Order: sequence, then structure tokens, then C-alpha cells
Amino acid sequence: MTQLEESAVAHMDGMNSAGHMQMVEQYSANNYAPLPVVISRGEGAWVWDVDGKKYLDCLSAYSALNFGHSHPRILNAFIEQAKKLTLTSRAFQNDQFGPFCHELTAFCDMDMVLPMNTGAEGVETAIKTARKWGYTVKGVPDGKAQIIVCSGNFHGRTTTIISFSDDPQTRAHFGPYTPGFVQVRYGSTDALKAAITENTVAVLFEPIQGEGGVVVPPEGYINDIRALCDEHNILMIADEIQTGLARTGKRFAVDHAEVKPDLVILGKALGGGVMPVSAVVGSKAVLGVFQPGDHGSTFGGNPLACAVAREAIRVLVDENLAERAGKLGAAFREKLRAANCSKVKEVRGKGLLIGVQMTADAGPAKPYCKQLMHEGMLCKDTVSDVMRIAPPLMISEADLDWALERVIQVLA
Ligand code: IF1
Repeated sequence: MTQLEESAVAHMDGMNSAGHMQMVEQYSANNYAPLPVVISRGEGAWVWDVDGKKYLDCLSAYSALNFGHSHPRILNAFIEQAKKLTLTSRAFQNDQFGPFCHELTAFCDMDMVLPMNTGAEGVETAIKTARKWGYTVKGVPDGKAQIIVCSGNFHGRTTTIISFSDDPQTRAHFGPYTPGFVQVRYGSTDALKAAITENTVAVLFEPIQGEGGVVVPPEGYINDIRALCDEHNILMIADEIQTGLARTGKRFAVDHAEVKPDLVILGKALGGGVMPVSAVVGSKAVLGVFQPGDHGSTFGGNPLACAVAREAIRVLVDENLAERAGKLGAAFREKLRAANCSKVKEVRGKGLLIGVQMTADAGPAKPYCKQLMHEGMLCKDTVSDVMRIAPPLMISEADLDWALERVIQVLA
């Protein structure tokens, strides 16, 4: 029997979790160490594994599932569009792209959008935008553009993006690295000010650092970035791929500071949890630097992605998900703090992006995540001592309370 026939037969026989994990062990590159749970179905905030066990999803695919699994309206938009037209490439126009651009720019209170697919592609697009704007508008000598980034950043996995990461594992063995990036301590206005030169074209930052351990910067830091960028004619670029689209209790995390960046990078939940959709949204003065042929992608702006993203934005507004995330998240953090778990050093975050930092003697967060899995709740450690809790924003209060009980029980 060929490998394909073997796999098909095994699958038809309803392989159990062990069978699935063994197949992955043998045939997949070992670039992840996932929790030992094999999910086969998702609905709302819940998923079921191949053995029929039920779990509350408190990771939301790193905030790509803000709308939950298989949201009916988003799934319907996906299916209806898929039946009509899935892909044209940008060599032609399609009837979803104009409305997508119009509605997304309106939602972001910006002028223009450049559509891509994954978050990393969005970040790369923002970097190319800043560099071309630097050379053709700001007047920085060609090839000299500098972009300021932050310590503890995570913006994706391409070779250029990992070039400015300070996480050894993200960088190791992937050189030579792309030049033109200066790293400053996240949260320090002084460090940022000191790094600015006449060749600085942009500051790229996360309003809250997700992978960095759900790190919320000091009050006023985002406002300081805005002020320094205004003062030195530098683009303020917010990576809202994880923090955007209602996750932190506002449409965008920068809204907490009432600051408007020059470019916003969106991804993850923009695809409604059903497909990869990303975008760079900004002013005409900045995104207007592109001429035909400068940049693109086979799937960027495809009609299926546009239809899904348009419905995702409508659902976000109709279901008031930002306000919901703000209220539910604040209550969760308050109740967890009030439980006074001895193993918890700090509970932080905004909206439903919650980080629980363990005390030194409590040890790393991973074993607690594993224990929570046995209790029927799925979440993930970020940096070793921080547990990230980020359920879909449509989660019911009762389900969130259920999760809280388990977290307190496991941390007691
Ligand atoms: C992995 C981390 C989270 C992101 C921000 C860009 C991207 C991401 C702020 C790139 C992606 C994902 C990638 C995934 C795990 C997850 C992650 F742990 F890697 F850092 F969420 F915090 N900007 N984050 O969070 O978007 O190209 O993946 O669509 O690579 O393991 P992408």
C-alpha cells in the first residue's frame, strides 16, 4: 500500500490521538512541540479531540479566533463566496476587493489598504512601505533607511523579521541577517529618543507584546512614540496583528492611548478564523508611494479573503466584541487577583489578552498549561514563566467563569 493509501485507510478507521501524533512525529518537520491533544471539531469557544473529549479554547490560535470556531455568519460568507469565486489574482479586478478596501479603511479611519495573507507578509509590506517612503518622500539616502524596533519583539518568522529579533532561538542558524534595524528597550521613551537619527524612517512596535509575555508598556509610552515620530518625521507603525480587532477591549490596542499610527498592520482575526488575511492600512501620503509592479502577492486581496474579512468586521461591530472583551477581561483579571494564588506573581493584560506570570518558585508555566489541558482547558505558555489566556471574544461569561475556576484550582 502506498503512504497515501495507508494514511487514508488509517484516517477512515478513525485513528485515535496516539495514531495521529505518531503520524505527525514521522512525517512532519519538528518545528513545534504542541500539547498532546488532537482536535477534530470546533464550535464557538469549544473544541473536541478525536477521542471525543471537550476543551475550552483559551488560546484562540494566538488571537486568530476572536470570533470563535466556525462563526455561523463568517462561515456562511466563506461558503457563499467560495461557491461563486475564490481567486482572480490582482492581474484582474474582482467584485469583493473594492468594498473590502472601502470598508476596512473606514473601520480603521485611514485612507488606503495594501492586502496580504499572513501576518509576516503584512509586517514585511510595512517595512518595504517605510523604506520606500523614507527614500522617496523623506529624502533619506538610498539604502540608508533605519527602522527602530523593540527588545522582546515578535513580528513573524521571515529572515528579515528574525534579523531584528532578540530571541536566540528565533534567530539561530538563519543568518546572514538583514541590516537597517536598531533595537531599543521596549517601554523606554529615552531609549527610543536616543536611537533616532536623520536616517530613521519608522518605529515598529507591538502595543502589547504578546509573545514577549503579554507585556503592557508604561502609560504614556505609545503617546511618546507618536510625539517623537511627529517631531522627527518618522512613521509610527503599530503591529496589531495579535492585539487588534477587539482583542484588548478596543478596536485597536493603540485606541487605549487614543493615538493614531501612520500604518497599522492587521492579520490573524481579520481572516475570521477561517483563512489567512492580512493588511497594511494607512494614509494616502504613505501607502501612496507604491506604483504598479512594486509589490504584491498571488493571494493578496483575493475575493474569498475579502468576503470573509468584510463579514468579520461586520460581526465585530454587530456583536460589540471590543466592549465585551474589555468587560469580561477586566472581571477575569480582578477575580484571579482576588484569589491570591501563591504561585501567581502578576496578572496582567488588557481585554481578553491575559498574562499570568508565575512566581520564581512556582517554576515555568508549561506544566500548569498541561494540567489545565487535563482539566479540559487549552492555553499556552508564552515566555517560560507566563501563561497566556486568550479565549475567543464571543465566550460566554459562564464559560469564562468555568475557566477561572480551573485556573485557580490548578494554581492553588
Ligand atoms: C508562531 C508567537 C504569538 C504576531 C505579531 C506578527 C505575527 C505574529 C504580533 C506573524 C504571529 C504567532 C506566530 C506563531 C505563534 C504566534 C505567536 F508566539 F509566535 F509570538 F501570537 F505571540 N506580529 N504570532 O503575534 O503573523 O505570519 O504568523 O501570520 O510562529 O509560532 P503570522
